[in-house]
Amino acid sequence: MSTTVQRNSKPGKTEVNELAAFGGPRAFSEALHVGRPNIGNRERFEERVGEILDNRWLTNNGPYVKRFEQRIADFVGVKHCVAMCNATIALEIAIRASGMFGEVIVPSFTFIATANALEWQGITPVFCDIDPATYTLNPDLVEELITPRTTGILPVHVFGRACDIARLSEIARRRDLKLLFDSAHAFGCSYQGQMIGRFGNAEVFSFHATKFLNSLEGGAIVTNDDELAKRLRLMKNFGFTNYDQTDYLGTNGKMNEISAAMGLTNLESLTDFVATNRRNYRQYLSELAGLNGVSVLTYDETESCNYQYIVLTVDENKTVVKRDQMVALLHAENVLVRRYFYPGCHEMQPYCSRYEGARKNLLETERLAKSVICLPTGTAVDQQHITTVCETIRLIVNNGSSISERLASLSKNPRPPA
Ligand code: T4K
Repeated sequence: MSTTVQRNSKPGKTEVNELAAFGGPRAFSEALHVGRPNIGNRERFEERVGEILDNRWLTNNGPYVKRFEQRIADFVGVKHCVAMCNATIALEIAIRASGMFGEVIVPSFTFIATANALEWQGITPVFCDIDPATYTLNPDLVEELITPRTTGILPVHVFGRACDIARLSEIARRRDLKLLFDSAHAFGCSYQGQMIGRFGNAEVFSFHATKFLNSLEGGAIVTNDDELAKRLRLMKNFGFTNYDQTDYLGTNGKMNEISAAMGLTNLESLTDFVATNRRNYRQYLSELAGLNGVSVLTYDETESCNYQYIVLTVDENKTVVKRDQMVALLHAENVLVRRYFYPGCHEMQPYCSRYEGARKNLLETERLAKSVICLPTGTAVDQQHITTVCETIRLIVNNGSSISERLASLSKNPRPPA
Protein backbone atom coordinates (compact mmCIF):
# COMPACT_ATOMS: atom_id res chain seq x y z
CA MET A 1 0.00 0.00 0.00
CA SER A 2 1.42 3.40 -0.84
CA THR A 3 0.76 6.21 1.60
CA THR A 4 1.66 9.80 0.95
CA VAL A 5 2.51 10.89 4.46
CA GLN A 6 3.83 14.39 4.75
CA ARG A 7 5.48 15.12 8.07
CA ASN A 8 4.74 18.78 7.82
CA SER A 9 3.50 19.58 11.32
CA LYS A 10 5.46 21.72 13.73
CA PRO A 11 5.99 20.93 17.44
CA GLY A 12 2.85 21.41 19.53
CA LYS A 13 1.66 24.80 20.70
CA THR A 14 1.24 25.44 24.38
CA GLU A 15 0.20 29.11 24.50
CA VAL A 16 -2.88 30.82 23.11
CA ASN A 17 -0.63 33.46 21.54
CA GLU A 18 0.93 30.75 19.40
CA LEU A 19 -2.34 30.03 17.61
CA ALA A 20 -2.18 31.05 13.96
CA ALA A 21 -5.40 33.05 14.33
CA PHE A 22 -3.53 35.29 16.82
CA GLY A 23 -0.41 35.68 14.72
CA GLY A 24 1.50 32.46 15.47
CA PRO A 25 2.91 30.21 12.74
CA ARG A 26 0.55 27.66 11.20
CA ALA A 27 0.69 24.22 12.80
CA PHE A 28 0.90 22.67 9.32
CA SER A 29 2.84 24.08 6.40
CA GLU A 30 0.61 22.16 3.96
CA ALA A 31 -3.12 21.74 4.31
CA LEU A 32 -4.23 18.69 6.27
CA HIS A 33 -7.48 17.64 4.60
CA VAL A 34 -10.44 15.58 5.65
CA GLY A 35 -11.13 13.10 2.87
CA ARG A 36 -7.65 12.47 1.48
CA PRO A 37 -8.06 9.35 -0.67
CA ASN A 38 -6.90 5.91 0.47
CA ILE A 39 -4.71 4.63 -2.36
CA GLY A 40 -3.63 1.01 -2.68
CA ASN A 41 -0.80 -0.46 -4.73
CA ARG A 42 0.07 2.19 -7.28
CA GLU A 43 2.16 -0.08 -9.53
CA ARG A 44 -0.70 -2.58 -9.71
CA PHE A 45 -3.10 0.21 -10.64
CA GLU A 46 -0.77 1.54 -13.31
CA GLU A 47 -0.36 -1.96 -14.77
CA ARG A 48 -4.10 -2.28 -14.97
CA VAL A 49 -4.49 1.11 -16.62
CA GLY A 50 -1.89 0.03 -19.21
CA GLU A 51 -3.84 -3.14 -19.90
CA ILE A 52 -7.09 -1.19 -20.28
CA LEU A 53 -5.50 1.17 -22.77
CA ASP A 54 -3.92 -1.73 -24.68
CA ASN A 55 -7.28 -3.50 -24.87
CA ARG A 56 -9.11 -0.35 -25.92
CA TRP A 57 -12.15 -1.25 -23.86
CA LEU A 58 -12.74 1.78 -21.71
CA THR A 59 -16.32 1.60 -20.47
CA ASN A 60 -19.75 -0.03 -20.90
CA ASN A 61 -19.61 -3.27 -18.95
CA GLY A 62 -15.96 -3.96 -19.64
CA PRO A 63 -13.96 -6.78 -18.03
CA TYR A 64 -12.72 -4.68 -15.10
CA VAL A 65 -16.21 -3.49 -14.21
CA LYS A 66 -17.47 -7.08 -14.29
CA ARG A 67 -14.65 -8.21 -12.00
CA PHE A 68 -15.18 -5.30 -9.66
CA GLU A 69 -18.90 -6.06 -9.44
CA GLN A 70 -18.21 -9.72 -8.68
CA ARG A 71 -15.68 -8.87 -5.96
CA ILE A 72 -18.06 -6.41 -4.29
CA ALA A 73 -20.97 -8.87 -4.44
CA ASP A 74 -18.79 -11.62 -2.92
CA PHE A 75 -17.43 -9.31 -0.23
CA VAL A 76 -20.87 -8.12 0.82
CA GLY A 77 -22.54 -11.49 0.34
CA VAL A 78 -25.25 -10.46 -2.13
CA LYS A 79 -26.38 -11.86 -5.45
CA HIS A 80 -26.01 -8.68 -7.50
CA CYS A 81 -23.76 -5.66 -7.62
CA VAL A 82 -24.35 -3.07 -10.32
CA ALA A 83 -21.45 -0.63 -10.54
CA MET A 84 -22.23 3.01 -11.32
CA CYS A 85 -20.44 6.25 -12.14
CA ASN A 86 -21.21 7.68 -8.66
CA ALA A 87 -23.56 7.11 -5.74
CA THR A 88 -25.81 10.07 -6.55
CA ILE A 89 -26.78 8.61 -9.93
CA ALA A 90 -26.90 5.15 -8.34
CA LEU A 91 -29.41 6.46 -5.78
CA GLU A 92 -31.53 8.02 -8.50
CA ILE A 93 -31.54 4.83 -10.52
CA ALA A 94 -32.27 2.67 -7.46
CA ILE A 95 -35.10 5.00 -6.44
CA ARG A 96 -36.67 4.87 -9.88
CA ALA A 97 -36.09 1.18 -10.52
CA SER A 98 -37.52 0.16 -7.15
CA GLY A 99 -40.75 2.02 -7.92
CA MET A 100 -40.64 4.87 -5.43
CA PHE A 101 -42.79 7.91 -6.21
CA GLY A 102 -44.86 10.50 -4.29
CA GLU A 103 -43.21 10.96 -0.90
CA VAL A 104 -40.22 9.20 0.62
CA ILE A 105 -39.07 9.51 4.22
CA VAL A 106 -35.42 10.44 4.57
CA PRO A 107 -33.15 11.95 7.23
CA SER A 108 -32.16 15.59 6.94
CA PHE A 109 -28.87 14.82 8.67
CA THR A 110 -27.11 13.54 5.55
CA PHE A 111 -25.21 14.76 2.52
CA ILE A 112 -27.45 16.76 0.22
CA ALA A 113 -27.16 14.06 -2.49
CA THR A 114 -29.56 11.79 -0.56
CA ALA A 115 -32.42 14.29 -0.68
CA ASN A 116 -31.51 15.54 -4.14
CA ALA A 117 -31.65 12.04 -5.62
CA LEU A 118 -35.32 11.89 -4.60
CA GLU A 119 -36.12 15.41 -5.71
CA TRP A 120 -34.41 14.81 -9.04
CA GLN A 121 -36.84 11.94 -9.60
CA GLY A 122 -39.81 14.19 -8.86
CA ILE A 123 -40.29 12.66 -5.41
CA THR A 124 -40.87 14.77 -2.30
CA PRO A 125 -38.30 14.08 0.40
CA VAL A 126 -40.05 14.11 3.78
CA PHE A 127 -37.44 14.87 6.40
CA CYS A 128 -37.45 12.84 9.57
CA ASP A 129 -35.41 13.47 12.71
CA ILE A 130 -32.58 11.25 13.87
CA ASP A 131 -31.95 9.19 16.97
CA PRO A 132 -29.33 11.15 18.93
CA ALA A 133 -27.64 7.90 19.94
CA THR A 134 -27.03 6.64 16.39
CA TYR A 135 -27.32 9.83 14.27
CA THR A 136 -29.57 7.80 11.95
CA LEU A 137 -33.29 7.85 11.14
CA ASN A 138 -35.42 7.51 14.28
CA PRO A 139 -37.85 4.62 13.61
CA ASP A 140 -40.26 5.96 16.28
CA LEU A 141 -40.78 9.07 14.18
CA VAL A 142 -40.91 7.43 10.76
CA GLU A 143 -44.41 6.06 11.20
CA GLU A 144 -45.83 9.46 12.13
CA LEU A 145 -44.70 10.78 8.75
CA ILE A 146 -46.31 8.10 6.61
CA THR A 147 -49.18 9.46 4.49
CA PRO A 148 -51.18 7.93 1.62
CA ARG A 149 -48.54 9.41 -0.72
CA THR A 150 -45.61 7.67 0.99
CA THR A 151 -44.02 4.92 -1.07
CA GLY A 152 -40.70 4.39 0.62
CA ILE A 153 -38.06 4.99 3.26
CA LEU A 154 -34.48 5.99 2.44
CA PRO A 155 -32.37 5.77 5.60
CA VAL A 156 -28.64 6.54 5.69
CA HIS A 157 -25.95 4.62 7.58
CA VAL A 158 -24.32 7.88 8.60
CA PHE A 159 -20.54 7.68 9.17
CA GLY A 160 -20.76 3.92 8.59
CA ARG A 161 -22.80 3.24 11.72
CA ALA A 162 -25.81 1.11 10.86
CA CYS A 163 -29.37 2.37 11.16
CA ASP A 164 -31.89 0.42 13.20
CA ILE A 165 -32.32 -1.91 10.23
CA ALA A 166 -34.54 -4.38 12.06
CA ARG A 167 -37.17 -1.82 13.01
CA LEU A 168 -37.05 0.06 9.73
CA SER A 169 -37.45 -3.22 7.82
CA GLU A 170 -40.39 -4.17 10.00
CA ILE A 171 -42.11 -0.81 9.36
CA ALA A 172 -41.46 -1.05 5.61
CA ARG A 173 -42.87 -4.58 5.50
CA ARG A 174 -45.96 -3.78 7.58
CA ARG A 175 -46.75 -0.53 5.73
CA ASP A 176 -45.86 -1.95 2.32
CA LEU A 177 -43.12 0.57 1.61
CA LYS A 178 -39.95 0.26 -0.43
CA LEU A 179 -36.78 0.37 1.61
CA LEU A 180 -33.51 1.55 0.11
CA PHE A 181 -30.45 2.29 2.20
CA ASP A 182 -28.01 5.06 1.39
CA SER A 183 -24.88 3.16 2.41
CA ALA A 184 -22.47 5.68 0.91
CA HIS A 185 -20.36 5.65 4.10
CA ALA A 186 -20.78 2.04 5.07
CA PHE A 187 -18.79 -0.16 2.74
CA GLY A 188 -16.97 -2.68 4.93
CA CYS A 189 -19.30 -2.18 7.90
CA SER A 190 -21.66 -4.71 9.42
CA TYR A 191 -24.95 -4.82 11.28
CA GLN A 192 -25.47 -7.63 13.79
CA GLY A 193 -22.61 -9.49 12.14
CA GLN A 194 -23.96 -9.21 8.58
CA MET A 195 -22.33 -6.97 6.04
CA ILE A 196 -24.19 -3.78 5.20
CA GLY A 197 -25.43 -4.13 1.65
CA ARG A 198 -27.64 -7.13 2.33
CA PHE A 199 -30.67 -5.23 3.57
CA GLY A 200 -33.84 -3.63 2.23
CA ASN A 201 -34.75 -3.76 -1.45
CA ALA A 202 -31.25 -2.55 -2.25
CA GLU A 203 -28.36 -0.56 -0.81
CA VAL A 204 -26.18 2.06 -2.46
CA PHE A 205 -22.44 2.49 -1.84
CA SER A 206 -20.30 5.45 -2.80
CA PHE A 207 -16.77 4.91 -4.07
CA HIS A 208 -15.99 8.62 -4.33
CA ALA A 209 -12.36 9.65 -3.83
CA THR A 210 -13.07 10.59 -0.20
CA LYS A 211 -14.72 7.31 0.71
CA PHE A 212 -13.18 4.35 2.53
CA LEU A 213 -12.98 2.44 -0.75
CA ASN A 214 -12.60 4.67 -3.76
CA SER A 215 -12.77 4.10 -7.48
CA LEU A 216 -11.87 7.77 -8.17
CA GLU A 217 -15.58 8.49 -8.69
CA GLY A 218 -17.99 5.61 -8.44
CA GLY A 219 -20.80 3.85 -6.71
CA ALA A 220 -22.73 0.61 -6.73
CA ILE A 221 -26.16 -0.77 -6.02
CA VAL A 222 -26.25 -4.13 -4.30
CA THR A 223 -29.35 -6.30 -4.05
CA ASN A 224 -30.61 -9.85 -3.80
CA ASP A 225 -33.60 -9.05 -6.00
CA ASP A 226 -33.06 -10.57 -9.48
CA GLU A 227 -35.76 -8.51 -11.20
CA LEU A 228 -34.56 -5.27 -9.66
CA ALA A 229 -30.97 -6.02 -10.67
CA LYS A 230 -32.07 -6.56 -14.23
CA ARG A 231 -33.88 -3.21 -14.30
CA LEU A 232 -30.90 -1.45 -12.74
CA ARG A 233 -28.59 -2.79 -15.43
CA LEU A 234 -30.90 -1.63 -18.19
CA MET A 235 -31.54 1.78 -16.66
CA LYS A 236 -27.87 2.56 -16.17
CA ASN A 237 -27.30 1.94 -19.89
CA PHE A 238 -29.98 4.21 -21.41
CA GLY A 239 -32.59 1.44 -21.11
CA PHE A 240 -31.17 -0.60 -23.99
CA THR A 241 -32.46 -4.16 -24.03
CA ASN A 242 -30.96 -4.78 -27.43
CA TYR A 243 -28.76 -2.93 -29.92
CA ASP A 244 -31.58 -0.77 -31.23
CA GLN A 245 -34.25 -1.18 -28.60
CA THR A 246 -35.04 0.42 -25.23
CA ASP A 247 -37.76 -0.88 -22.90
CA TYR A 248 -37.28 1.58 -20.03
CA LEU A 249 -36.47 5.20 -19.64
CA GLY A 250 -32.80 4.86 -18.95
CA THR A 251 -29.90 7.16 -18.25
CA ASN A 252 -26.13 6.88 -18.27
CA GLY A 253 -24.89 5.55 -14.94
CA LYS A 254 -22.04 3.44 -16.21
CA MET A 255 -18.77 2.99 -14.38
CA ASN A 256 -15.67 3.20 -16.58
CA GLU A 257 -12.82 0.71 -16.66
CA ILE A 258 -10.20 2.94 -15.02
CA SER A 259 -12.52 3.49 -12.07
CA ALA A 260 -13.11 -0.24 -11.79
CA ALA A 261 -9.34 -0.85 -11.90
CA MET A 262 -8.86 1.68 -9.09
CA GLY A 263 -11.67 0.04 -7.11
CA LEU A 264 -10.20 -3.44 -7.60
CA THR A 265 -6.73 -2.25 -6.64
CA ASN A 266 -7.99 -0.55 -3.50
CA LEU A 267 -10.08 -3.58 -2.56
CA GLU A 268 -6.79 -5.49 -2.32
CA SER A 269 -5.62 -3.07 0.40
CA LEU A 270 -8.82 -2.97 2.41
CA THR A 271 -7.32 -4.66 5.46
CA ASP A 272 -4.52 -2.08 5.57
CA PHE A 273 -7.00 0.78 5.21
CA VAL A 274 -9.07 -0.51 8.13
CA ALA A 275 -5.97 -1.04 10.27
CA THR A 276 -4.77 2.53 9.66
CA ASN A 277 -8.20 4.03 10.21
CA ARG A 278 -8.65 2.05 13.43
CA ARG A 279 -5.23 3.10 14.68
CA ASN A 280 -6.08 6.74 13.94
CA TYR A 281 -9.48 6.41 15.61
CA ARG A 282 -7.97 4.94 18.78
CA GLN A 283 -5.30 7.64 18.88
CA TYR A 284 -7.93 10.39 18.60
CA LEU A 285 -9.99 8.70 21.32
CA SER A 286 -7.04 8.50 23.65
CA GLU A 287 -5.55 11.95 22.95
CA LEU A 288 -8.88 13.74 23.31
CA ALA A 289 -10.09 11.69 26.29
CA GLY A 290 -11.35 13.69 29.24
CA LEU A 291 -11.49 16.99 27.36
CA ASN A 292 -14.47 18.85 28.73
CA GLY A 293 -17.21 19.49 26.16
CA VAL A 294 -15.87 17.52 23.23
CA SER A 295 -16.44 13.88 22.43
CA VAL A 296 -15.34 11.61 19.65
CA LEU A 297 -18.03 9.51 17.97
CA THR A 298 -17.44 5.88 18.90
CA TYR A 299 -17.78 2.75 16.77
CA ASP A 300 -19.03 -0.61 17.94
CA GLU A 301 -15.86 -2.63 17.61
CA THR A 302 -17.75 -5.92 17.84
CA GLU A 303 -19.01 -5.12 14.33
CA SER A 304 -16.94 -4.69 11.16
CA CYS A 305 -16.20 -0.97 10.87
CA ASN A 306 -14.30 1.08 8.32
CA TYR A 307 -13.58 3.90 10.83
CA GLN A 308 -13.52 6.31 7.87
CA TYR A 309 -14.91 9.29 9.77
CA ILE A 310 -13.54 10.82 12.94
CA VAL A 311 -16.40 12.93 14.21
CA LEU A 312 -16.09 15.32 17.10
CA THR A 313 -19.14 16.82 18.76
CA VAL A 314 -18.74 20.10 20.59
CA ASP A 315 -20.90 21.09 23.53
CA GLU A 316 -20.53 24.88 23.36
CA ASN A 317 -21.95 25.31 26.86
CA LYS A 318 -18.89 23.56 28.18
CA THR A 319 -16.21 24.61 25.71
CA VAL A 320 -17.32 28.29 25.71
CA VAL A 321 -15.54 28.60 22.39
CA LYS A 322 -18.14 27.97 19.70
CA ARG A 323 -18.02 25.09 17.22
CA ASP A 324 -17.61 27.49 14.32
CA GLN A 325 -14.86 29.39 16.11
CA MET A 326 -13.07 26.10 16.65
CA VAL A 327 -13.40 25.34 12.95
CA ALA A 328 -12.00 28.76 12.05
CA LEU A 329 -9.10 28.36 14.50
CA LEU A 330 -8.23 24.95 13.08
CA HIS A 331 -8.47 26.22 9.50
CA ALA A 332 -6.05 28.99 10.44
CA GLU A 333 -3.65 26.20 11.46
CA ASN A 334 -4.16 24.57 8.03
CA VAL A 335 -6.24 21.76 9.49
CA LEU A 336 -9.14 21.79 7.04
CA VAL A 337 -11.77 20.14 9.21
CA ARG A 338 -15.29 19.82 7.76
CA ARG A 339 -18.76 20.26 9.25
CA TYR A 340 -20.37 17.09 7.89
CA PHE A 341 -23.37 17.55 7.90
CA TYR A 342 -24.09 21.20 8.42
CA PRO A 343 -26.59 22.52 7.74
CA GLY A 344 -29.23 19.80 7.59
CA CYS A 345 -30.74 19.30 4.12
CA HIS A 346 -33.93 21.05 5.28
CA GLU A 347 -31.86 24.24 5.66
CA MET A 348 -30.64 24.17 2.06
CA GLN A 349 -32.33 24.98 -1.22
CA PRO A 350 -34.66 23.94 -2.66
CA TYR A 351 -35.95 22.55 0.65
CA CYS A 352 -35.58 25.47 3.07
CA SER A 353 -38.06 27.71 1.29
CA ARG A 354 -40.51 24.85 0.99
CA TYR A 355 -40.37 23.60 4.57
CA GLU A 356 -40.17 26.76 6.59
CA GLY A 357 -41.49 25.14 9.77
CA ALA A 358 -39.33 22.03 9.44
CA ARG A 359 -36.93 22.98 12.21
CA LYS A 360 -39.33 22.31 15.02
CA ASN A 361 -39.61 18.66 13.99
CA LEU A 362 -35.90 18.24 13.42
CA LEU A 363 -34.50 19.27 16.77
CA GLU A 364 -31.91 16.48 17.07
CA THR A 365 -30.79 17.11 13.48
CA GLU A 366 -30.41 20.81 14.23
CA ARG A 367 -28.53 20.17 17.47
CA LEU A 368 -26.14 17.69 15.89
CA ALA A 369 -25.55 19.72 12.72
CA LYS A 370 -24.47 22.63 14.93
CA SER A 371 -22.01 20.57 16.93
CA VAL A 372 -20.16 18.26 14.51
CA ILE A 373 -16.62 18.58 13.24
CA CYS A 374 -15.01 15.91 11.06
CA LEU A 375 -11.28 15.53 11.63
CA PRO A 376 -8.61 14.33 9.20
CA THR A 377 -7.97 10.60 9.06
CA GLY A 378 -7.18 7.89 6.52
CA THR A 379 -3.91 6.58 5.16
CA ALA A 380 -2.55 10.04 4.35
CA VAL A 381 -2.63 11.06 8.02
CA ASP A 382 0.14 9.96 10.37
CA GLN A 383 0.39 9.75 14.14
CA GLN A 384 2.31 13.01 14.46
CA HIS A 385 -0.40 14.82 12.51
CA ILE A 386 -3.03 13.50 14.89
CA THR A 387 -1.01 14.48 17.95
CA THR A 388 -0.64 18.02 16.61
CA VAL A 389 -4.37 18.26 15.80
CA CYS A 390 -5.30 16.96 19.26
CA GLU A 391 -2.86 19.28 21.04
CA THR A 392 -4.34 22.21 19.15
CA ILE A 393 -7.88 21.20 20.07
CA ARG A 394 -6.83 20.78 23.72
CA LEU A 395 -5.21 24.21 23.73
CA ILE A 396 -8.39 25.74 22.28
CA VAL A 397 -10.79 23.96 24.64
CA ASN A 398 -8.69 24.48 27.76
CA ASN A 399 -8.59 28.21 27.03
CA GLY A 400 -12.13 28.52 25.74
CA SER A 401 -13.12 31.67 27.65
CA SER A 402 -10.03 33.72 26.87
CA ILE A 403 -10.01 32.64 23.23
CA SER A 404 -13.65 33.48 22.87
CA GLU A 405 -13.04 36.97 24.30
CA ARG A 406 -10.04 37.54 22.05
CA LEU A 407 -12.00 36.46 18.99
CA ALA A 408 -14.84 38.80 19.95
CA SER A 409 -12.46 41.74 20.31
CA LEU A 410 -10.67 40.80 17.07
CA SER A 411 -13.96 40.90 15.22
CA LYS A 412 -14.58 44.40 16.59
CA ASN A 413 -10.99 45.54 15.88
CA PRO A 414 -9.63 43.35 13.10
CA ARG A 415 -5.86 43.17 12.72
CA PRO A 416 -4.60 45.28 9.80
CA PRO A 417 -3.52 43.18 6.83
CA ALA A 418 0.18 42.22 6.99
N1 T4K B 1 -24.99 9.88 0.27
C1 T4K B 1 -24.18 10.28 1.26
C2 T4K B 1 -24.59 10.04 2.67
C3 T4K B 1 -22.96 10.89 0.98
O1 T4K B 1 -22.16 11.31 1.97
C4 T4K B 1 -22.60 11.09 -0.37
C5 T4K B 1 -21.37 11.76 -0.70
C6 T4K B 1 -23.47 10.64 -1.37
C7 T4K B 1 -24.66 10.04 -1.02
C8 T4K B 1 -23.15 10.80 -2.84
O2 T4K B 1 -22.02 10.07 -3.21
P1 T4K B 1 -21.20 10.40 -4.56
O3 T4K B 1 -22.20 10.81 -5.62
O4 T4K B 1 -20.23 11.53 -4.24
O5 T4K B 1 -20.50 9.11 -4.90
C9 T4K B 1 -17.77 15.12 -0.26
C10 T4K B 1 -17.83 14.12 -1.39
O6 T4K B 1 -17.78 14.72 -2.66
C11 T4K B 1 -19.05 13.30 -1.34
O7 T4K B 1 -18.80 12.12 -2.08
C12 T4K B 1 -19.37 12.87 0.09
N2 T4K B 1 -20.60 12.18 0.20
C13 T4K B 1 -19.42 14.07 1.02
C14 T4K B 1 -19.67 13.67 2.43
O8 T4K B 1 -18.19 14.71 0.97
P2 T4K B 1 -17.43 17.65 -0.57
O9 T4K B 1 -18.10 18.65 -1.44
O10 T4K B 1 -17.11 17.97 0.81
O11 T4K B 1 -16.18 16.99 -1.35
P3 T4K B 1 -14.82 17.47 -1.83
O12 T4K B 1 -14.69 16.95 -3.20
O13 T4K B 1 -14.66 18.91 -1.50
O14 T4K B 1 -13.81 16.63 -0.92
C15 T4K B 1 -13.67 16.84 0.46
C16 T4K B 1 -12.23 16.99 0.83
O15 T4K B 1 -11.53 15.83 0.47
C17 T4K B 1 -11.52 18.12 0.15
O16 T4K B 1 -11.60 19.26 0.91
C18 T4K B 1 -10.10 17.61 0.02
C19 T4K B 1 -10.22 16.13 0.03
N3 T4K B 1 -10.02 15.54 -1.29
C20 T4K B 1 -11.06 15.50 -2.17
C21 T4K B 1 -10.89 14.94 -3.40
C22 T4K B 1 -12.04 14.88 -4.37
C23 T4K B 1 -8.78 15.08 -1.63
O17 T4K B 1 -7.84 15.17 -0.83
N4 T4K B 1 -8.60 14.50 -2.85
C24 T4K B 1 -9.60 14.40 -3.76
O18 T4K B 1 -9.40 13.84 -4.84
O19 T4K B 1 -18.34 16.34 -0.61
